[in-house]
Amino acid sequence: MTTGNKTPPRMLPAWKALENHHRQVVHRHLRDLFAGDPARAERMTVEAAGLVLDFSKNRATDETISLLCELATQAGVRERAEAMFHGELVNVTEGRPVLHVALRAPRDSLIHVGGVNVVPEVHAVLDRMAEFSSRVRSGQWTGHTGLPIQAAVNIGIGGSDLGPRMATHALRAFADRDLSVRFVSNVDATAFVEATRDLDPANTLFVVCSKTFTTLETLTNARTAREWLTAVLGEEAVAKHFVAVSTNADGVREFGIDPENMFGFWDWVGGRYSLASAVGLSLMLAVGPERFREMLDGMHAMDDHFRAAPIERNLPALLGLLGIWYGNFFGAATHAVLPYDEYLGLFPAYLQQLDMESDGKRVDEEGRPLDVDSGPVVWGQPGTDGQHAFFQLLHQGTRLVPCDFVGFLEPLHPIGRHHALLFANLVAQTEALAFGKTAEEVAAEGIDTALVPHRTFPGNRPSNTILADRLTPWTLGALIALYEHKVFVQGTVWGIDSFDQWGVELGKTLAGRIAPELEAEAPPELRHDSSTNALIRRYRAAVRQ
Ligand code: G6Q
Repeated sequence: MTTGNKTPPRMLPAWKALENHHRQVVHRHLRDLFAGDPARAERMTVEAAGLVLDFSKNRATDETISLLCELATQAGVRERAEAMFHGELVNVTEGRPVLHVALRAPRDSLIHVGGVNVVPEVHAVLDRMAEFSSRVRSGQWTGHTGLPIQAAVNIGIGGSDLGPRMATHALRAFADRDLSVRFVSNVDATAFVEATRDLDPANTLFVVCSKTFTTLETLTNARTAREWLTAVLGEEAVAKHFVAVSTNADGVREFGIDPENMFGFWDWVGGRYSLASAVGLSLMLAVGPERFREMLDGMHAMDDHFRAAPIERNLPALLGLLGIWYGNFFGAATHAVLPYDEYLGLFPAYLQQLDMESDGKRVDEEGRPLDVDSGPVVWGQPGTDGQHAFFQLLHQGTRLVPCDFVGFLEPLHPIGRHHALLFANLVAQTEALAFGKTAEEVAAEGIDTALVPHRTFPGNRPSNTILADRLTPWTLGALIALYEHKVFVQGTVWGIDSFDQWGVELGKTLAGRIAPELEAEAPPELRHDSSTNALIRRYRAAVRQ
């Protein structure tokens, strides 16, 4: 049951060639790679879908890039991408196609699943979402007492939260400020209480967003929301204050939401790949249907680029392959994503799920243990804040942390020198990481000899720079799709299923067992290990005091 690379990556000739090549180039410094090669930056810059990728500040020669591209070819990246775009069962452990690309395909595209073209269904849902959001935004859709909606609260978690939450934050400059869009995900009641503290049930709309409509956190929060609302407005108010986004019409009906007020999607949309589906409804409420479509167009432009561009000029492929170069050949365990834009504050957290849930796997598609490392720990925070916090380790720590710097040429708020200073910092960091400052340079400044080692920057620390003109719905869409396909490329080389997430199941099952033990009146018979038993007893003792 495999769609990708059947040969374990280490057995591929290109992998072996890269191991040899790594031994030859590991000590080469970016200072030397740039010296005497004035065309390096130009050669190693690619543009697509409104994004520019400068990958020249990587510890890679032209030969490295060509060996990495050869690896992608030998691993069948092209073929597997085509399989994905054609609706084949790329998600092998769940026996499903993987078609988030269909969610942003133009109206006249043909993408078949089981002989049926899914594009018309996709657009039918998008049209319903557009109609509904326009009615809410214009005040035509009113609450139970006739008041226009002023707050929309998305209740969802994981893939049903992170995408719309991140994008609503990212596109706030394009949002209707009369409508407050909020997000509740955590089962910790604090999340619900804080999100609704200043809201009036009479003008609040809940969007209950759950693919399965069985998720504990979401259903618990949705029940609390219903009680919060009906305590003031009565049961009959639910119809005008709750809509659902789900694939499970029965679950939605059972909860008490009219399936008329449900926006559907399909099992071939993975949670963390679902922003372009009805899961994006709260984003559409915030920015309106037109901006939402612009985001889909940006995603689609990147999809087209990924599918058509040669690997050596293919942005997602290059990012993915360079990640493999550091993770598998230099032993880098983490990857930092550093957006130089306040609006992209949630982008690293979004990518954490996208990347770590997709490629955080220990066996290949066939179930064989991997003998190479898979996905890295992804982390990050907007610059320039991070510079005053963890960048110390990036510059002078003992670990190699490859970084992606994401920035924009034009500001959304042109005030004074702010943007020039922001952009100067982005560029300066990539320069400092790559080239550092030698002990000789430090000594030449007359620094006390004892301090020279402390003030030396070794450099040779790799980064990609990803730029767009402005942060718009289009560029955000292109950026999201860039990372989606990057993750795909890496998963294909490692031969894993990037579209399942069995690793989240065990904890869920155990929590389902432990909750009744915490809540039981009589002391339950505990059969866990001594630590788990003691923690449960401590909780029971505290709540029963
Ligand atoms: C994402 C995962 C996971 C999922 C949540 C919410 O790819 O599958 O994060 O999105 O567990 O699931 P529901 O949408 O079914 O509530």
